[in-house]
Amino acid sequence: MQSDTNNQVTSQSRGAEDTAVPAKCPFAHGAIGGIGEFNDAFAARRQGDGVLDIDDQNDPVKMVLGLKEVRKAAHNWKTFQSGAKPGRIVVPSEVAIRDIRQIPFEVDPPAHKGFRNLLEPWFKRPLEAEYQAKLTHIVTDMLDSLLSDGQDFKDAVNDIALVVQSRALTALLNVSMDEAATWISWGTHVFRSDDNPLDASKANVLYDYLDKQIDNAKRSPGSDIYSQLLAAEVDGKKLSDEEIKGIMILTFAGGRDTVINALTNTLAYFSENKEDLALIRQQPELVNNAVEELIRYFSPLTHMGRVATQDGQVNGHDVARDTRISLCWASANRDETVFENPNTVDLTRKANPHVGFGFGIHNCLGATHARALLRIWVLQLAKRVSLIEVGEYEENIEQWSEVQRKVGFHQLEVRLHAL
Ligand code: EMZ
Repeated sequence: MQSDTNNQVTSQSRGAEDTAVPAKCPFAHGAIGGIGEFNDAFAARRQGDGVLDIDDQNDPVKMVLGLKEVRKAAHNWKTFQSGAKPGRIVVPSEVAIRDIRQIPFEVDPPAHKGFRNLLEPWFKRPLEAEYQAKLTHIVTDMLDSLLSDGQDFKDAVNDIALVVQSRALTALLNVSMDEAATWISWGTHVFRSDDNPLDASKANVLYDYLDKQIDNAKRSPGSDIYSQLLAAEVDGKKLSDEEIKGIMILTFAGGRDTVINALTNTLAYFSENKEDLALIRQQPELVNNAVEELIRYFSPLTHMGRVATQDGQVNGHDVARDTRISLCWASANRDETVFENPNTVDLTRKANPHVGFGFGIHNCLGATHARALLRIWVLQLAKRVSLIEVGEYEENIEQWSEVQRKVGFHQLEVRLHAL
């Protein structure tokens, strides 16, 4: 199903051959800013009435834009539920292409807690030294190969970020690194293809793959996540195959384009701000602050929806029962009433109550993994790279009603120079 408003991707790019800038695109090249600049797309609406109404496949969404209001609505899970029809809290809605509930993010309390408690220890493994050593190996391996390639430009999205994200996922799932090759072949999104933002046939590739992995783990249990989930109980009950699939779909889908955007955008940012890369080189202890600030600035996931279980209000606006709102992390992260100079990247920023990983009981389960990977990514770039040169690129620009937001890139050619 095609939506005519939401998330329809337009692009901006440069390069002699390029004809990808749609004629109706109101931006001249560069109007959104530099390569490493990410616009505060929702500023006018946030400073206005604090919401943005958008259509999405005839199921409208009221986007909540201010940080305080976003947190308040996220906190109020009784009124603004996640456990609606599977796919409905995602914007654009995925109800047309899936009926498997993703767990735990499409489950409300009290059932939510049991799943979260089960998954929490596994998803906190990235805190362990051995896990981080794996990630460091993956990152240094990639950087070594890029730096030894000398003159070649590489696409940061498909040749670098997708590869690093997929290899890193083998650590989270505790499966062989060889599996990454299969996932890389799926491209940057499991539900979207180049010409279709909701691609059911693509989703089936993931579903079939997961059926196979679950069957394999039943036949020969190991130390992988599938075997762990097959052996586990939630509230005294074994998980069904469907539940395991729901957990795994979220693991594959939720941390995919988001992590890819974060890795790619970091390269884009440092290509224009090499003094910030030098700052991390001189003061590596800043890396945690730096990663939080980059996440705040990039906000790799624009927003996540909720469905009203009863009539309610957001920011003084009525929300009718069974209609949708969304919590716009990207806008909240630029809220000028909370962040000083919100559009400036300050890697030394201390108080940083961003919501880049969501907020409340559904905060990102994969955040520990994403943070560990990004810290290593930033540290190793600072350690090894003096300069990031950019070639041709095509920005990934989301369209939300009249608002255009740069979330990442479809393509970003880079050439890394060794220190
Ligand atoms: C869903 C979502 C989760 C959705 C935290 O985000 O990510 C999207 O990319 C997927 O399409 O199904 O997993």
